[in-house]
Amino acid sequence: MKLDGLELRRITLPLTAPFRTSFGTEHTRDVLLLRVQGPDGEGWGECVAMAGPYYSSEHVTGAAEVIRRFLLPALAGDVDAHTAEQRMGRVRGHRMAKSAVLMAVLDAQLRMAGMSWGGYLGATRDRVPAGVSVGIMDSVPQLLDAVDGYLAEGYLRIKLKIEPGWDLAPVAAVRERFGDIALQVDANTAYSLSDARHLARLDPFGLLLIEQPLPEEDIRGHAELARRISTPICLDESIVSARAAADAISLGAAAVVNIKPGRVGGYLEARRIHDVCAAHGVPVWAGGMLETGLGRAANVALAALPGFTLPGDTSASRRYYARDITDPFTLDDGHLAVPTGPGLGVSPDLDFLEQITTHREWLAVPATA
Ligand code: NPG
Repeated sequence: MKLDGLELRRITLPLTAPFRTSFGTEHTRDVLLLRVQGPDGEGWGECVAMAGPYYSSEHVTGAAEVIRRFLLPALAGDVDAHTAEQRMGRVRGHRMAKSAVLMAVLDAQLRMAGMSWGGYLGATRDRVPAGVSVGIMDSVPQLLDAVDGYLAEGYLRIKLKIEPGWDLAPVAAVRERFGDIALQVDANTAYSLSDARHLARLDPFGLLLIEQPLPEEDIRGHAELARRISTPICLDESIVSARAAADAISLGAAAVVNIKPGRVGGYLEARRIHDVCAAHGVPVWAGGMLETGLGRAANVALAALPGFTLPGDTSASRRYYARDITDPFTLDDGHLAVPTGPGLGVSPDLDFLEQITTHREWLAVPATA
């Protein structure tokens, strides 16, 4: 396929409520969208990088700059998702930026081929069970109200964000109030190995997993922690590639893996991680990074692959946004439907996009890579 150019567009979407994690509080989502355009069609991508480098080292303004200066040449000449991925491999790191480019290229490629995202990746289901991530709150009663509301909406799994000082009490309160629901926690690297005895106090609550308790680079620490607690350890931030997943699994550091395409450089690598984990019998689930309907469509399709045996952070649009930029994803009996149309199967509402656009630029693809 031939591509003429790439449009970078920044939008700001208000969140329905502040979302607090151990790495900060988000009030709005500042999103970088990409649109590749060629003579035969277009494709959309969404960059998951946040406004600041607090979840990982990338941030949205940096990602835009990397795309502009270093990734754009990968789109020269005859290109598809695999050639773009290979050419972008020259650039070290910057996986969120690469993932956004690859998403737009793959969307264009699949729209032209009339193939759906899920069909391309190997989805085997037409709907996926939805979990919800619940941020750190000011008080336990406030948390219980929030969880109550999500369960009433039909969410099939609750994930509580935790940090030192907000862990045992919220977990105990949610277990006591709601009983045997599917419950897990996410620490976003907020602990150290010296907290092992404290984290072992979560064991009696029968959690599905504890996600990323230790720093991103600390694979050995997670393996050691796994010997000291009985709650299964799931890695998120640490899993930056299929190789990292294979290493973490063989070292005993990951009993479960959260797959976020943005974190690993795109949907092709995400599928490789799925395959590595499946080969080891390690369950995976789809993470989320407050995506708009574009990113959500791709994540929901990914979550329909056979190795995704746990509900993901694939929530309905209204969990985060009063108005999404695509037709909203809605919960039906605790599930989201996998889009079936060509490419992502959803398209942004261009009028609404104009209203929330803060910056827009057109980049012509150079003649040679
Ligand atoms: O459902 O989209 C969602 C968000 C789920 O908690 C969630 N994401 O650490 O996994 C995470 C967290 C996150 C949010 C990470 C924003 C990075 C940015």
